[in-house]
Amino acid sequence: MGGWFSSPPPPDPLFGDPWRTVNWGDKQKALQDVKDYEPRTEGRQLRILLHGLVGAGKSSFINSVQSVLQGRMCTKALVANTSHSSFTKKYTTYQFEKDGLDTFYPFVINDMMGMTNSNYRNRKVHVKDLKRALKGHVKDSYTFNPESKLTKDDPYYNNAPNVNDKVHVLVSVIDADTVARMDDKVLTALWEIREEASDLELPQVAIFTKIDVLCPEIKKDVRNVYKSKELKKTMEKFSKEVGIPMNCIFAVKNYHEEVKLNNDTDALILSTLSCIINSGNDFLQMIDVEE
Ligand SMILES: Nc1nc2c(ncn2[C@@H]2O[C@H](COP(=O)(O)OP(=O)(O)OP(=O)(O)O)[C@@H](O)[C@H]2O)c(=O)[nH]1
Ligand SMILES: [Mg+2]
Repeated sequence: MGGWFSSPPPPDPLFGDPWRTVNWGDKQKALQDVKDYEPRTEGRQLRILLHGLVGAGKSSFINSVQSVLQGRMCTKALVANTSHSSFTKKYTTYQFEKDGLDTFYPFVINDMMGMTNSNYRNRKVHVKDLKRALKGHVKDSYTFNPESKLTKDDPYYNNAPNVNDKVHVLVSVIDADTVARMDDKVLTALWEIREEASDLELPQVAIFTKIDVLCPEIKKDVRNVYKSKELKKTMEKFSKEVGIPMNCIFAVKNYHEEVKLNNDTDALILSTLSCIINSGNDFLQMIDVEE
């Protein structure tokens, strides 16, 4: 029987009350907070390094950040149209222009070659290169060689990195849709990377991309992100297996096929970016005191 006497639909078991909040309505305030960010010491530049598997969405995240900050769609970092082979090969520092020409935000994001799933040797080389990058030894435009690590006599090896050359926050970019079937070997490599960064006392954050692929409700409306039990379960699994605490794991939907910006997509990118900047800034202040 329909109409008056029908019972309400059963609740979606994969969907519930929000388990984390995002300030959806106030994108301008979030944008202003990023615009107002200044490192405490003059001349300092906060360096954020993205790493992760091939095709996880690292370069797309850089473009997404650029797009939100510029208020228009940008494609500064080249993005692959498939996720099969590593697309980004060079170590590249991205600066973000602020209010017109020649002024830049005091933070940069570094893009690097993605880690491959299949080859043990390549993964080892990747971890070694990453370690060198964290310490500021990799110069911009270095082309990664999956067969051998950057050596000390290479012209792209920076022998004397300064505070600005060092990485201040490490971001693991994770394709949310692949976590459920992530290879043990990859999880081990991610665990090793986390340990390396922890040895340097470096803050670490993970960002889950492609949440629209993982969860159709998020694809429908990005505001559903932190209501999705599927996403929460996926993050918890990853947190347990890689050792990154839940409160350091965030979700973003990158701009990947859109032609226009969306306020909610922007708000989620900005809230994630703010958390990354805050974590990195704590570390920057700490090493400045030690210098
Ligand atoms: N649906 C969806 N697709 C995405 C998202 N982020 C990235 N993509 C797509 O995923 C593919 C790989 O993205 P990239 O940004 O090139 O990934 P990457 O991590 O830089 O890859 P490498 O440079 O090869 O290491 C591209 O086709 C993107 O359009 C997202 O949030 N949602
Ligand atoms: Mg890339």
